[in-house]
Amino acid sequence: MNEYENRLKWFHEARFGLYIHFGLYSIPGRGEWTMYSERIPAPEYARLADQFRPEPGCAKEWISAAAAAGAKYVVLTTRHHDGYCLFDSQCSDFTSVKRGPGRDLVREYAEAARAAGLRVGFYYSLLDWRFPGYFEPEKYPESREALIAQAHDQVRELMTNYGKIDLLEYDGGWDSRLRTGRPQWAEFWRSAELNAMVRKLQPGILINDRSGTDEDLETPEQEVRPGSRGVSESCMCIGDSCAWGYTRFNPNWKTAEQLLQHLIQAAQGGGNFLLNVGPDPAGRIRSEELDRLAALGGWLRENGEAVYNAFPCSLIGSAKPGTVDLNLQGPWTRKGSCGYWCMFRWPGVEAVAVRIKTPVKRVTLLKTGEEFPFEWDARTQRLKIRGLPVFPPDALCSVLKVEFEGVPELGTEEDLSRWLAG
Ligand code: FHN
Repeated sequence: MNEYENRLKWFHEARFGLYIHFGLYSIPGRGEWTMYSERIPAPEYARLADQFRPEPGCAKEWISAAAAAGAKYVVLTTRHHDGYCLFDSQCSDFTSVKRGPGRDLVREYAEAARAAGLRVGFYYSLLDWRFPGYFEPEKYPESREALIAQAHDQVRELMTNYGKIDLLEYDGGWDSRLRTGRPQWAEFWRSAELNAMVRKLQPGILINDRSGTDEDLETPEQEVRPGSRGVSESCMCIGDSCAWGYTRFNPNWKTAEQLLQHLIQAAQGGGNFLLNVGPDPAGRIRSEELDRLAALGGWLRENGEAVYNAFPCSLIGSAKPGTVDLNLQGPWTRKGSCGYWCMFRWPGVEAVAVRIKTPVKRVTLLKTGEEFPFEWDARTQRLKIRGLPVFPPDALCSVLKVEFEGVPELGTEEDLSRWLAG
């Protein structure tokens, strides 16, 4: 393994993280963009800090929810676009230590995560709406430079004062009129210098690509897709995708099955799934989110082998675009020479997979180890599994573990009509 692969090892083993958007914006309960979307003047918005009173121990509740969900790491918003820091910063008075609860919530969170054996991720927004120099960098050069200095100084504080940090998720690198691209963001934030400092302070850290430089991870939002340049971490809300922070009335909650499909799809692409919750003003995670996290955790306790440290599988259902093959039951993930057929649509007593080039050794139901008879034909490259339960063994997704005599390969069909004659 090279140095990058070594840093990625825990990330691949984890596959699933919990994202937490928490801050002053939870008080109005209309999402984390409320200050900007409603053009609330900074002094008026800042007064929210005086009523911000997260319950003692809320960070431990977040970590308990993450562990119950089967997540292996957590990412907390240390500061979002509104400028309010959940950590003790020497370069800002707008923090949860100096104004409001009088607590370093980032420290509470990091300590609780480590105590539970979870990896620690920090989200940090480079932009800060309180700076005119963000919106009009040419008109307010002093404010612009103060904003950039704040970003470097606060990232240094986060990388220095809170122990080992496993993941740094930048956000808000874009310009206020969205007229430039990532190379210009990197120039504006002096990201090469910033990330060199981060890596010096935290040598094993993984950094996302949102400061404008590529770094270690791509971060698709509200969709799951493999990275085009490397490893991806797809992030998503449980409720409507319009807000990540607490929104009091949030319809259209995704089902546990939909969320599990996204998690498996991420693993299928060799990437991770970062699922978001937005705690309420007291720091409580709402029942609609907790229920779905618990359902995922129950499934992962029985079937996690199909997700944790699992990688892409070439078999149908995972086939690259450009083929017409559909996998009627569900996708495959892979670990070494084992394939995990994740069946969201249970076929009944028989399951058939085609274009199976690699000889099959054994077929079992992952969660119980129950073995099933099968026929595999090298000529037709067809696998037929028999004697399966009539009804799905698992309410969310039933996984058949198929052990092959090597890394499973997708068979080729020179003559697409060959199967017709049998
Ligand atoms: O503007 C933010 C948004 O509030 C949220 O933090 C998401 C989640 O990563 N990122 C940005 C939108 O792309």
